[in-house]
Amino acid sequence: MIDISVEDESTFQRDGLLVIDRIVDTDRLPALHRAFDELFSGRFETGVRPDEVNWQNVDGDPSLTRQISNGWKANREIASVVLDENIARAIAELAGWSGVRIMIDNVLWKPVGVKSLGYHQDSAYLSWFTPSDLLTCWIALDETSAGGGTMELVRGSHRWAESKPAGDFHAPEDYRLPMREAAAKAGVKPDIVHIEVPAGGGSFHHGWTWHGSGQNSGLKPRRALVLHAMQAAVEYDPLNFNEGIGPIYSRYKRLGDNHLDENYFPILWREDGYRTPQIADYLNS
Ligand SMILES: O=C(O)CCC(=O)C(=O)O
Repeated sequence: MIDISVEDESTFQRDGLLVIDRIVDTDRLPALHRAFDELFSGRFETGVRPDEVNWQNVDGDPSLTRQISNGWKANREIASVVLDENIARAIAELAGWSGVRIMIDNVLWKPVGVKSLGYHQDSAYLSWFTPSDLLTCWIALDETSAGGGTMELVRGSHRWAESKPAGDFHAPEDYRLPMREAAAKAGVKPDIVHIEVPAGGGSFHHGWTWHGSGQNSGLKPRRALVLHAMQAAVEYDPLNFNEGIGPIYSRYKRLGDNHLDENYFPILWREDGYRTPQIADYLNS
C-alpha cells in the first residue's frame, strides 16, 4: 500500500513532484530485473511486441539509454507493477482524479557510462487525447544517486509556461538546455531535485514538471519502470493525432468512436470500484 497523506497532496500541488522511498517491495526486484533482461533480448513472453522498441541487445547503441514503451503488453511481471491498483489509487489522490488509466509505460535501463536523457515536459507530447492531463509514477529498480544518472525533477516547474518539445530526447549535447531556457522565460532559478532513493522507491510527477537525467557516471546500472497515467474518462482528440506520440497510439482508435479501448488503455482504478476486469485474467493467465 502506498499511503498518500494530506501533506503529500499539498506538497505535490506546490512542487509538482513527490519522492517516496518504497513503491515496490524489494522482494519483487529480482523478477523485474529478469523481465528487463527478457525484453531487451527480444523475448516477449506473451507474444505481443511492445508499442515502441527503441533498443535491443543485437543492435542497440551501447552509449544510449535502453528504452521500451508498453512493456506491459509483452511481459506480465512488468504488467503486475504498472497496472497495479494501489499505485493508481495514489495517482488519483495526488491528481484529484476520479479514475486512472494507463497511458503508456516506459522500461528504461541506463548502464554505467550511458549518456543523458534530455529535459522535457511529458504533457507536451500528449495532445492526441483530451483532457491531456498526465501524472507519472517513476520507480527505481536500483538504488539511485545523483552521479549515477538518476532522474532530476525541477521543483515548481509545472507552473511555468507550457513549452513545445525541443531538442533530442536521447543523449543531447546539453541535456538541461531546454529547461534552463524555460526557467529564464519564467524568470526563476531552477531548483533541481535528484531522485535519490533505495531500489523500489521513486517519485510521482505532474505532466508539466520539467525533468531529465544526466550520464550514468556511477558504478551501477540504473533501471527504472515508469507508469504514465491519464484520467479514466479521456477521449481521443483526432484533430491532434499528428502531435507528439499521437501517430503511434492513435492506431488503437475505434472507427467512428472517440472512446479509448480498455484493451489497450485499461482502467486501473476508479472511485466507484470499477477496474478493467480483464486485467486480473491477464495477470493470472
Ligand atoms: O528516467 C529518466 O531519466 C527519465 C524518465 C522520464 O522521462 C519520465 O519518467 O517521464
